[in-house]
Amino acid sequence: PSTTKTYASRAELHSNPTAKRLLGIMERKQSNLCVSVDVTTAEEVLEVVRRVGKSVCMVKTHCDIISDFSKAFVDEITRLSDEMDFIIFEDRKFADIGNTVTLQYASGSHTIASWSHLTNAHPLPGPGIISGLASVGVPLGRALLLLAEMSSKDNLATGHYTREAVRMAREAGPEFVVGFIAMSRVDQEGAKEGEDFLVMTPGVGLHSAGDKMGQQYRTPREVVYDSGCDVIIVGRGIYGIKGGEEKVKEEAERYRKEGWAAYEERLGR
Ligand code: 5FU
Repeated sequence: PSTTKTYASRAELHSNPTAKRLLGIMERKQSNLCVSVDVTTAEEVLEVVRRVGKSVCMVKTHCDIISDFSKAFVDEITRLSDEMDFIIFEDRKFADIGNTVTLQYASGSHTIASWSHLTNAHPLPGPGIISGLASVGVPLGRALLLLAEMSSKDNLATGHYTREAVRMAREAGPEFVVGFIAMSRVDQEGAKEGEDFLVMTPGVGLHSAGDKMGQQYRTPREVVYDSGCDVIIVGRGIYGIKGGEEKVKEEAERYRKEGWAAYEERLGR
């Protein structure tokens, strides 16, 4: 199973260029940390990214919350991703029919496919959502995650729905769909020889059990060691820490170390 293999060795199992690059970065930077930068101006996003960039394998955005999103912002975050060696993940959560998501991915004011290496989609509309997004993303070397589970309290992505999400990913093949947003190792049941999925997990925090709107937190060790997930996604726990710029940087390092230690423990090192 994927949980007993190193990130480096798993890079070989992927044909998708974004998945390969991500696993390479994880090994190089000893980081399975993704910081979710949910702040609302371009300059604030870039400030957080400059601060945490060295500690992360990936930066997650919500481009539709940035009030002054622009081509200049895209150019700068792209430059930082090259310089500081991280993947850009736009957490768009596409959820419409194939034709519409194709337009939403390639066009509009955000042209997500032009700059985001990785994005995600709800499996709710059925496999057409994958073929639509793939028609835009594959020629650009992009990758997709399916939301098989969510972190929020009483969400509906459970049981049969989760299993169908995994089945849909297997049917689509590894060219574009490289993994899941999930809280656990959802790909364990019915795993095929030679397959490898990346499981990325939000709802990670060391200081709080949740928020007032249903978010639920677990520690990096619970996520990576106990549940066997691959990437920890941390938002407010890092960018929201009080105490100024240095503190954000320190906190990112702290999560990176905890996430990496849990991964090494999982490998039995
Ligand atoms: F798919 C999901 C999910 O199930 N839970 C999430 O929290 C995505 N997220 C995102 O991760 C959410 O939209 C935020 O951007 C981020 C978590 O932020 P937090 O500040 O660490 O709670």
